[in-house]
Amino acid sequence: MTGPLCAGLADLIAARIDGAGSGPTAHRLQACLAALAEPAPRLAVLGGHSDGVSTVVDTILGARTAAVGRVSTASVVGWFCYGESGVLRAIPRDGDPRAISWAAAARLPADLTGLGLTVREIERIVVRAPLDLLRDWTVIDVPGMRSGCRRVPAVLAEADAVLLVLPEPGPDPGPTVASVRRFAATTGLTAANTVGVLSRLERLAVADADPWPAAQRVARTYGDRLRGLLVDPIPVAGLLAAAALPGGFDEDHARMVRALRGADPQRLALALTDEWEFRDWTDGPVCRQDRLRLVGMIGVHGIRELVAADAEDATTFRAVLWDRSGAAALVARVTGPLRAAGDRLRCARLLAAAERAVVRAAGPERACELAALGDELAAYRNRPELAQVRLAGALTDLLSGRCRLPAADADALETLAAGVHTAGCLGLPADADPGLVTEAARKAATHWSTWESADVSRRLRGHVRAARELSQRLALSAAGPGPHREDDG
Ligand SMILES: Nc1nc2c(ncn2[C@@H]2O[C@H](COP(=O)(O)OP(=O)(O)O)[C@@H](O)[C@H]2O)c(=O)[nH]1
Ligand SMILES: [Mg+2]
Repeated sequence: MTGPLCAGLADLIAARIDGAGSGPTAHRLQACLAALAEPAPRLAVLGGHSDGVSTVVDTILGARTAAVGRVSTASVVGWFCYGESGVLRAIPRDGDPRAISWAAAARLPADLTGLGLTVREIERIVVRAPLDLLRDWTVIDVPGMRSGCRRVPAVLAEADAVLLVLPEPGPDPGPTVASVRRFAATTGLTAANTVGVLSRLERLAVADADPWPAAQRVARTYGDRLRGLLVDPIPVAGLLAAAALPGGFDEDHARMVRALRGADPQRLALALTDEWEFRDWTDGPVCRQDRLRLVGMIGVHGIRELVAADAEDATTFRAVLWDRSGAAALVARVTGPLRAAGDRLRCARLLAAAERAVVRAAGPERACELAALGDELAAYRNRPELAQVRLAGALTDLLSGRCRLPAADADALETLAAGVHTAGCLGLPADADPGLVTEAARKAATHWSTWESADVSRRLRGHVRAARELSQRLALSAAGPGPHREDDG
């Protein structure tokens, strides 16, 4: 559903669009209106090639539907939208869209020969499915970026929020952190619109140890070193999460796990030290073909978990897999705080797009109607309820070093920009005493107004002004009857 901030922006543009005539400016503004009217904001999922991006897409959709693994469809951008239609549409780079029938929520076809197009000719595929998450988000599965490739996927400019699947760091996380930072600086990703995901977490474990402590440690390292860019990255065992979904782990797999339990415990432990040992376990209780199927579905880490679990049939095994995958935390973030920010994030992106369209208008197109729209858009951006949106620009400037603040102030500004409820914006727990929250917000407002009157660049003054306005707004909402909601218009 379009939220109040997007609805207000759409009204503003619609009232002036006739003044844009019928040229490129009018087209750009029409595109803004179309995106503002879409049923849901857009969430792009991206990361490195084979880092498990499409598996994370499946995890949040709750359906094994994205193009996973080495299939040619995996190199095309996939858009998943809410709807009943069992049609897969391909939008070619040139020419008219083509469509083939597709069973809603089934796995995408491995190749697109049915469409008479090669993957190189296709700009995107669009599918509709009646999946609950798609009521909240249109999900974009962005093909993995090859390491060393510096080209930013163009589709990122069309996304309102991003799940960034983080690469596995080496023993020294420095170079990986630096590359993620560079990527964020080029693309304008900040903690305001980006959630980090650490998938394939069993790779982080030493030998057959429990990967979770290592995953939590790596997530903390990323969180600390990528301040401003990500807040508390979420670890997920993507393979286990996807196996827990319908069409994944089934009764046949359950039978194999039960058979493994009958093996000599020491021999079983040895066979489960790594994938190759398991594949080569010729005298085990499960035939080679079944071993390959089982390890392909849940990996040796998943097999270890299930052999030791208190479960017997496919349903209870799937519940164990979902539980151990950590996916619930990811889904909760996407459907909770990130969704609450959806209206604000979409409004921010399309406000910027509309402003660019007006600035680029030239000659006779630059009628007074458009100049008035430019002024109205600037005023809209300055509304106090969009102060948090303006702070995303502050994060970008701090990340790139264009603006500098003492570390404590930079931290406070990031917390303000990325917070999802009144207390959280001030670094306090959600259930903090309202009196305490009001006092913290007032103090913050006074602090930022001191910065505002200091001798700082115009750019930084704009940022601290947004911080002051947001703090004042938080003080009002903490003192008032209802909780602050980011999308409360
Ligand atoms: N072991 C393991 N394999 C995974 C995990 N997530 C995905 N994979 C596998 O890695 C391969 C690439 O996954 P995919 O999601 O297509 O990655 P993408 O290229 O980043 O979209 C596939 O064979 C997946 O089954 C995971 O958490 N653990
Ligand atoms: Mg993929």
